[in-house]
Amino acid sequence: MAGHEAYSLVLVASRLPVDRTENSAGEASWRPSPGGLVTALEPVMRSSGGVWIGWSGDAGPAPGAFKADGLHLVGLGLSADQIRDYYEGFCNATLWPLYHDVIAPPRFHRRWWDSYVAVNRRFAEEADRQAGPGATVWVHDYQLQLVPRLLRERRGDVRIGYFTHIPFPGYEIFAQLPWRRRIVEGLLGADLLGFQRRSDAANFLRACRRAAGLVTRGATVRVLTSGPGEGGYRLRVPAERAAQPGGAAQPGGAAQPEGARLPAGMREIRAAAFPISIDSAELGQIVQRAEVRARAKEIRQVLGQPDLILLGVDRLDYTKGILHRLRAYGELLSEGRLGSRVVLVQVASPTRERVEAYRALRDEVELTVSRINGLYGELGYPPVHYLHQSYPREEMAALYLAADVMLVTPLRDGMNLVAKEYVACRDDESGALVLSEFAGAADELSGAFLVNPHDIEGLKDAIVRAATISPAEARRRMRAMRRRVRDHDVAHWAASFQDMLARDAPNRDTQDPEAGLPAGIDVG
Ligand code: GDG
Repeated sequence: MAGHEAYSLVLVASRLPVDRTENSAGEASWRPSPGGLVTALEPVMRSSGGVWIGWSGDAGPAPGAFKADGLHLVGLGLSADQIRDYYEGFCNATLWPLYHDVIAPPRFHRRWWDSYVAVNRRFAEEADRQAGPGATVWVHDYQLQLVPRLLRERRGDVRIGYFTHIPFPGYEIFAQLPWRRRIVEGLLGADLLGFQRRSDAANFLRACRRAAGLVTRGATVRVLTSGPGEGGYRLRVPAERAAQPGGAAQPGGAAQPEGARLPAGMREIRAAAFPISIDSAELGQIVQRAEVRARAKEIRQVLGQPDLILLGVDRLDYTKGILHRLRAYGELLSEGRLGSRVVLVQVASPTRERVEAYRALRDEVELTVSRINGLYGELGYPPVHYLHQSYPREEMAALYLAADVMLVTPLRDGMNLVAKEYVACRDDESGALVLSEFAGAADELSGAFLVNPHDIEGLKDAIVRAATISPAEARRRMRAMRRRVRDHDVAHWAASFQDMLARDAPNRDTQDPEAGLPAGIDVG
């Protein structure tokens, strides 16, 4: 072990939770960066005093260890080549589209893969350096799927958890990846693998069987290790069980009843669903503030006191279904089904602007918005207010308060925190949520109007129903959703994951036959 620091909790994520900014005098400072992962994890890190390892977000030199906003941070650097090949290439143009059901065609390049391996190794080395003896290391997301194994090879003493924020695809899609087996083996260095939905965990277990020829039992999978030795644990996924193309794995000697003593040299890994959430209490406090409520009123006024305000809030990403939403809205306007005093506010935050598919999407969205405004607008009344900007949290909360109907229509989404944020803000139990069944949030938010966003007629009908709901029905639906979001907030998510990671520890003491195997978070 080459540990130089001794943190007991090490969080490893692709990005730091802060962005570097420079003022006009060229002085640098760090400010919190928006985004799903940061929103979810910042409260966890703040309360635990751990260290957060991540990339600083630009091609500059590595910032190293520093403190910002009360958080211990270690910033790693990426070279311009790594940004191109690892980040924009393998992460954003291979894995992202592949894991979101190939909505855009994934691109496979060996040079990108090599860069992915090198960057993952760099993150694993840093995690090794920061982790104290017996530390918990919590790795996040698809950019770092090899880190669990690379770290495990260095350290037998640490507990490794991995959580993926995006979907894990069905095997027929995952199988396209030329390096599918390496990814599965990379993840299996962890003790606990967390996914958003049960179906994601099931897809991963299937990939273990099909891509690596492993035997799974319930939610667990076992692998052989040779450790602990000089270089820590070394994984040995039995080569003789490697899947043949199209062939199912043969059952082998690895299977044992759950909870039984693990044979020497064997590790057990568990895959379970831990649906992520938001800090609902904090958001509840923000919307109590007089200035936020006043701003919500002002927003309605600025929009011309329409009868109906629809809202979309997304990163400008092709997974979010913005074009499907616009098409449905445009048709509803043309058919006059929403009345004449309706407005759609679409916040589309800038994201991944150097990736070609995102530039093309932006062009198409902006063309579509212009068409709708050109066709159905009047002087002083554009039916779509399109905002390609990022806003402070208070402004977002005021928008959620002002909106009568929230449109969350992704074609595929790990969870979608926006849906939960809208619910958390509606403290008078009014408002309605139109939610894609392809978002993880659909498993929990039973009071939403669930839609298949590919079905434009169905989407239109759901929007009309949500817009014309009676106050009593709105209350009934919203109350159920608010209860769920309040009781299952981000603290609950983090605690459930960390508890299971700490408790579910047959790998740490293989002599304990009583080692419990608790279930994951109850979904829905
Ligand atoms: C990934 C998964 C999963 C957006 N614009 C602004 C802003 N935001 C905030 C929202 C929300 C977050 O960003 C976006 O979260 P999502 O869940 O919608 O999506 P991803 O960024 O794709 O995140 C996703 C998530 O990870 C967590 O696991 O749910 O499925 O894809 O919190 O409010 N916040 C501010 N200004 C903006 O302009 N302040």
